[in-house]
Amino acid sequence: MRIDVLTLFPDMFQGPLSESIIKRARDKQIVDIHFHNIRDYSTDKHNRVDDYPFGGGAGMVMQIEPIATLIDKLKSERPYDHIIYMTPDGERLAQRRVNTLSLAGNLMILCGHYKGVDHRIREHYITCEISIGDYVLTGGELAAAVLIDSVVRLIPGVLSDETSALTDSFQDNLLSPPVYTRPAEYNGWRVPDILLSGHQANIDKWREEQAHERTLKLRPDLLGKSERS
Ligand code: 6GU
Repeated sequence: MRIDVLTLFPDMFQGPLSESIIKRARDKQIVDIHFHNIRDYSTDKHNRVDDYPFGGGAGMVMQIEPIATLIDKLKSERPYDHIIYMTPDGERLAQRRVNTLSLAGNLMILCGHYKGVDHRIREHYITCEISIGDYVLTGGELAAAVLIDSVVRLIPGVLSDETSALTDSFQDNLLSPPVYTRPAEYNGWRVPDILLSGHQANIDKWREEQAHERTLKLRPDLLGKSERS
């Protein structure tokens, strides 16, 4: 998979996508992530990328020219399966969308700032608008990093058997059961006996029950979703 990220702040990605599993995926070239600084495509002599909104009001709007120039250039180089705009008024990200995006060959992700981008970008280029939750961030960069992390870990070869996505919370709209490791007792706090019993069928049954109980208690909204998926 190739991912092109369009941003005013490419440095914001250096930390989160350069460690652990995502770092390994990039080193193994399972995913190729490119960052493009929108400011480099400014046509203005002062390198401006934003301007006051028509009709007045607070805040600045990201101008159409630099973004359109950059998107046109990238689209002339390869076909994109999705051109995503990160915005708090987008579709709230959930595992279903992550699963679909993980099947793509080429993704483009545009990060918004200030009051957002000129709406014509959204009308004429964007195929998918994504939010990571009902709260406001200073820009789309952290949200894009979240999206990229969630998508890349599903590409075949990224996770090992031990970290397999098949047992993830949300993969079947259920929360994961509790997990424990050695020591079996700490401070008098004991690991549930069943997990030490060696009886795999009972352990599987217990885990399934725990998953259902925890989902019912903590995220009842998830139950019943599987039939709709
Ligand atoms: Cl994608 N962008 C911004 N600025 N804030 C957000 C968001 C995105 N998702 C949740 N909050």
